[in-house]
Amino acid sequence: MAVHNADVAAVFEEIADLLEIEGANPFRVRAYRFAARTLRDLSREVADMVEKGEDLTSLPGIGKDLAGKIKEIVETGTAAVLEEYHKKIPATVTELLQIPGLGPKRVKALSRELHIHSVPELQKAAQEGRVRALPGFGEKTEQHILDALTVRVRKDRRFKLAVAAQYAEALVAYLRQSPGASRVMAAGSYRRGRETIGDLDILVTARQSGSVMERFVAYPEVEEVLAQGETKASVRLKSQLQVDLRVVPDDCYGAALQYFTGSKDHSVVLRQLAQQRGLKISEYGVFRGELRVAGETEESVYAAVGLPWIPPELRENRGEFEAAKAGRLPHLVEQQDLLGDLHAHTKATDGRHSLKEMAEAARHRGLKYLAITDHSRRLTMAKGLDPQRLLMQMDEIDRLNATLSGIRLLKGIEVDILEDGNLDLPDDVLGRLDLVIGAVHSYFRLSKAQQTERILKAMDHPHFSILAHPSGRLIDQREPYEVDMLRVIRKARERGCFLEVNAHPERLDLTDTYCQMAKEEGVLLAINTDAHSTLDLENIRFGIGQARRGWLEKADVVNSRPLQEVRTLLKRTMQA
Ligand code: DGT
Ligand code: CA
Ligand code: CA
Repeated sequence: MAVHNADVAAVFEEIADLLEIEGANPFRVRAYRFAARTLRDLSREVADMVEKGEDLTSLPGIGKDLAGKIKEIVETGTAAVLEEYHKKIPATVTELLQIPGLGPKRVKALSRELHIHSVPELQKAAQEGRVRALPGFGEKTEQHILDALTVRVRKDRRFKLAVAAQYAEALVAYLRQSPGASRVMAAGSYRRGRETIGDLDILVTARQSGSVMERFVAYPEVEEVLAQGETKASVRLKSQLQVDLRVVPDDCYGAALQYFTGSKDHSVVLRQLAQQRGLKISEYGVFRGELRVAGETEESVYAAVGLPWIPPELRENRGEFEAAKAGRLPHLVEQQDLLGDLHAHTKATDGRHSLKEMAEAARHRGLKYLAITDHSRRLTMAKGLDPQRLLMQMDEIDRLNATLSGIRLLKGIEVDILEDGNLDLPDDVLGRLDLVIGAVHSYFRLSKAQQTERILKAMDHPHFSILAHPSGRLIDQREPYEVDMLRVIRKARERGCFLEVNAHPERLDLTDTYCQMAKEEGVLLAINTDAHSTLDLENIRFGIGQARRGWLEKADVVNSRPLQEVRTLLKRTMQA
């Protein structure tokens, strides 16, 4: 069985969780989490490195001990330490830590006092009002727990795109080896680039389906074969990801790909358009009566109803048909359009790499500029910068810029928006920077009116360039705070400042429909990695995906502009 980076990371996270519940040394806990993050961010398979005998300690945060554990997990699928822990603490206890507001201390109390060891047990106890009685809990906390559990149930079983990508890419590569297979494509919501996917849909074209089917169900990561026929099969992988496979003849490729890419809402409209022309669309082609008139390529399917090809990210029935008919489909932004990144951290705060390492990694990826935007002092956990340390960093950036060629560092800050809408650093300090990113990291539960006023006030600040991760949501973990996004968007337009599309796979914030709204209102967006390490720069692909789902074109994206232009745009945001 192949072990993917996400699997090793999951084992490390679980060990960290259990250590935390045990009240172990926080440094040990942090080392495991750090390593888990390295693995999740790693762009190649660590199993591959193990197999090739490469030195794992070259990876950030991986020492000898953790390197040994990685090797063990790759080879056995688990770690002996974890199995030891499982003898002491039921595995389901760690699920409790996933619930917002429940840290190790509270989980320990729930386990000791109420013998709660799983999410269903917690839900029952909270519903019965038994949780509030525990010291340090109370009625409010109990209600938060219940709210959080409702969110969880609703989103159950969906996989974040970046996690699904690890499984999808490996499986697609495996299926490409099938004898007789000519094309292998991941379709469904995965191809449309949705932020989470329910299951993975894979299309294979082949003259004969038999050998593809055999190879598919023999995939070593398959836990259970749910259904298997001549041309269709469904399996559940050990990761619990479900995969649907369809095999069709080569000349049906376009029609089948269109069909399995969906979305359902999009395809319903497409079929209606076909009907109006006396045509029928199925996964085997476009037909007039018995006669097949199209289907080899997706272009031919859309052309049959008089439309240009529509990019998968737009196929949600959110205006793409009207735009296609009018010849106004957007020319969606692409990764190579980006010339810079306007949000990155260094080890001055909670990042892992130095200014120089970040600059070189950005240059290596073909970027022309990178904004250094470490946290401000309020975020003590992240060692946020006070004015003095920020000024020192600015000097350091000046000195470094003088020696660097091919890449320019911009001087910025990710400043906390305080509860009252003020910024966490004084104006005279902020005014010396190239850009100011404002971010909400606290008081997520204000009323919609208060939250909106708070953010608008921050944006009205004389120096305010970009609103970071504007909705504050974390996919599957934290709902967005309540805010009137249209007013925020209009404020950005009024102030000439920008909104961020944060590319971190857990954020992807702004979301697609708000990107579309911002674009319609004429606001520029910055697609940023929010990188906390050189590896994080790789996440830009997920930000691009989200931006494409939001209909953004190169011209809508501030960091697609050359440095001089960006400087001019940023300067305007810094002197209101
Ligand atoms: P997901 O898996 O929940 O993230 O979303 P999708 O869009 O991947 O949905 P899924 O896996 O149920 O189906 C994949 C595609 O296959 C879907 O986008 C359109 C097509 N499809 C599935 N079921 C039907 C159906 O009953 N009729 C038609 N016309 N198409 C279907
Ligand atoms: Ca699917
Ligand atoms: Ca499916």
